[in-house]
Amino acid sequence: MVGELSNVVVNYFDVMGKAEVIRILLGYNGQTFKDNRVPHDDTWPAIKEKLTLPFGQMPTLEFELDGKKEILAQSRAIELFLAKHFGLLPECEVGVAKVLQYCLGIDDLTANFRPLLLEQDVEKKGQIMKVLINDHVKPFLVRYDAFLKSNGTGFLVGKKLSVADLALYQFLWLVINKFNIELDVSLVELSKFFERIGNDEKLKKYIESRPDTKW
Ligand SMILES: N[C@@H](CCC(=O)N[C@@H](CS)C(=O)NCC(=O)O)C(=O)O
Repeated sequence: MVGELSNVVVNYFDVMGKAEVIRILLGYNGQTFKDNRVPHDDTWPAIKEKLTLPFGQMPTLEFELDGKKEILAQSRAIELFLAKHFGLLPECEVGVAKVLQYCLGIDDLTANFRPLLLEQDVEKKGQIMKVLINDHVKPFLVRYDAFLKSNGTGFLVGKKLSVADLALYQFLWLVINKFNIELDVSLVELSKFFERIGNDEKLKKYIESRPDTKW
């Protein structure tokens, strides 16, 4: 760990969404932070004016590093910074690229959840869910099961935990707990991964203590 991190603030809505891996990285590493959960209602435009949002969106991470004030946007960039700071990135450059590859793969998949979240009609939601599971979630799970198998260490990259594993764990946690999608028994590596990473004491402590939100 290089530099002292202080006065950390995570700005995001009151959901897990694109901020949760950031919160996990902070919670997992025992970093105190202000979890600024902004209402997503008609007060949001006024709040948006007051916050410093380099890309006009959240999450953002405000912090001081050795006393120097910084603000970062773009969830995966924030995660990379925190992962590097807390030693949750591989040493080699190919390893770092692979970590990003797996995180961006999760983003590609989660983009497909948008129509489901926007749809209000229960029947249409059901139809969207079926397509989402068959065309997107299932192939994704098979692919990530194979990635784990081919790396052969129980982690996505190298021989130790990285932010890619935390991102995959959070994604699996969401689909299982909030979208009621079960992991098929044939997904042996993913199932073992979910069980083992979820039993990490530091992660478990954070997951058990976090606010329960709709997703
Ligand atoms: N690529 C950005 C996307 C951020 C994003 O889409 N943020 C949404 C919430 S998930 C937002 O701030 N929406 C409110 C708005 O645009 O006014 C990231 O990964 O951080």
